[in-house]
Amino acid sequence: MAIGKYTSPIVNKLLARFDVPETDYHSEPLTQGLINDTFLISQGTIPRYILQRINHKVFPNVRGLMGNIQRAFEHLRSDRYTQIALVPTKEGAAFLEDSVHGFWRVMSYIPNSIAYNTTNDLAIAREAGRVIAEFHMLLANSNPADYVDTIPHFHDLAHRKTQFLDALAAANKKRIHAAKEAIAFAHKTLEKLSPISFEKLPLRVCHNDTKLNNLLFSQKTHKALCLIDLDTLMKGYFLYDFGDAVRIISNPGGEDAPDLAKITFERPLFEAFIDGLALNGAFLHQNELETLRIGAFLMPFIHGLRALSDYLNNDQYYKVTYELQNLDRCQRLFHFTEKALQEEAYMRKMIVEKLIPID
Ligand code: GN1
Ligand code: MG
Repeated sequence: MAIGKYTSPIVNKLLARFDVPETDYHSEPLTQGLINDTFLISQGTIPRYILQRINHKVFPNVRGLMGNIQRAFEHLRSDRYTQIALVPTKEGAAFLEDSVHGFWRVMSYIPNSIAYNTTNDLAIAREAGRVIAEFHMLLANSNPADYVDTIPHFHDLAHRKTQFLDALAAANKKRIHAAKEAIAFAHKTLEKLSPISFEKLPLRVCHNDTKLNNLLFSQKTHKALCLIDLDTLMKGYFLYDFGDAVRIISNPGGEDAPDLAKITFERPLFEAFIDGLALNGAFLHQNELETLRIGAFLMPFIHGLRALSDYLNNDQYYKVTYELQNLDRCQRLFHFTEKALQEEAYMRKMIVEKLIPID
C-alpha cells in the first residue's frame, strides 16, 4: 500500500537514511491525518516507528517547527507523561530534507498505545483532561516567545474570516449554492463571535490541535500517555486546547458523523473531561477560567469555517476523498458549534464548580 507515489520501496529507502538498525521493515500508510503523509513502520508484526512526510506547503518553516518540538520535549519529562523520541538522520539531523521527496522525520512508536477518534467512555474523557493539563503544566516553564509560529494566525478568527470572505468572493456558483446554509450560519456566527477579545489572557505554549485522536492511551492500563502530532505546537491560549478537545470529546459523533443527528453535546463526557483537568489541581488563572467555555464553540466554529473556505476554494488545503467532504465536515462542526452555544451557561457553571483558579 502506498500514499501517492510513496510506495514501500521508496519509503524504505527514506527510512534507511535515519539512524535505525538495518533490518527488514514493513510500512503501512496511516491515513487519518488531513495534512501530512504518515507511515507506520514495523519489524515483523512489531510496530517500531512513525515515518512522516511533513507537508511543506502547509508548514513552510520545517526547521522552526522541528525546533519547537525539540524544545518542548526538553520540558515534557515526567513519570506521568510518556516521552516520544525523535530518531535523527544518519548525519544527526532532526529531519531529512530530500531534494526530490521533501521533508521527513521519524519518531519512536509507543508500544501498546492506541488513539481513539471519538469516545463514549467517561474514563477516557477524564484521562484526556488529565493528560492535557499535565502537558500544560510541564510546558508552563517554557517561554512561549521561544516558539516559532508554524502557521501564523492559526486560530485567529479575524484571519479566518478574511480567508472565508476571499474564498466566497472567488468561489464558483455551484459550490456557493451547495453551501448556502453553511454560508449563512458562518455570517451570523462571525457577527456574534468576532467582538470577543482575549487580550487579558496569558499566552501559553499550546498544542493547538488537541482532538482526541492526537492523544495516545495505553491499551494495557487505559491511562492517557501523551499528546502526538506536535506540528502546531506554538503560542496560543489555553482555551484553544480546551475547545479543540471538547469539540470531539463531548461529541461522540465526531466531525465525520454520517448524519447530523449523531452530533450531540454530551454533558457527562464534558464533566468527565473537566474532572480530568481538575486532577492536575490549579493551573489556570481566574481570567482564563472565565473565558474557557468560549473555546468550546469558538474552536469548532473556526474549524468549520476553514473547511467551508476550503470547499469554496475547490479543496486546496485538506485532503479529501469525495467531493462534498469539506462541506460535510463544515456542517458537522457548525452543528456542534450550535450545540455548544446552547450549553454556554451550563459550561460556565461546571467550570466554576470544578476548576480552581491559581490566583
Ligand atoms: C488537520 O491533519 P490533521 O488531522 O493532523 C488540521 C487540524 C484539524 C484536523 C481535523 C495544520 O490536522 O487543525 O483539527 O485537520 N491541521 C492543520 O479537523 O491544519
Ligand atoms: Mg494535526
